[in-house]
Amino acid sequence: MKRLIGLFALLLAACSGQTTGLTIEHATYRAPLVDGAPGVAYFSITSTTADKIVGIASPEARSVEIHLARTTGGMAAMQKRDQVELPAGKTVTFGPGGLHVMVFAPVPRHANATFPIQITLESGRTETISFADESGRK
Ligand SMILES: [Cu+2]
Repeated sequence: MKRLIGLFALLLAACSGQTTGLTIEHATYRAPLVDGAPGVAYFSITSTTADKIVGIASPEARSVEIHLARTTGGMAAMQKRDQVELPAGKTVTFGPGGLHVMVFAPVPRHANATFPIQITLESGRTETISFADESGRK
């Protein structure tokens, strides 16, 4: 039975030409609160196949980096991550207190404009994610 379900999933994937096997949800962007501070972006990502995020960039910022926030001995710190594993079928969440995307020197933006960030995966897939700007919403 398991084999049948697996085959069905494969057929589904093969039939829908547009699918990349990537699901991106809850993509939100928070602009810097003060000039010179970085913005931050959060999202969750699920890949149907095991993959790895190996690159991240935005045309609307000087640079973007993947960070991991950690508290060790009562001290909060952030570590830059060059790669993030995406286990098959498992959702990886970028959110407060954990993995997040730090946005350095974003270009000035209109209120409620989406913020584009492109990720590159080890498999060669790329995905441009439109982050909804949450800064204006309270
Ligand atoms: Cu950070």
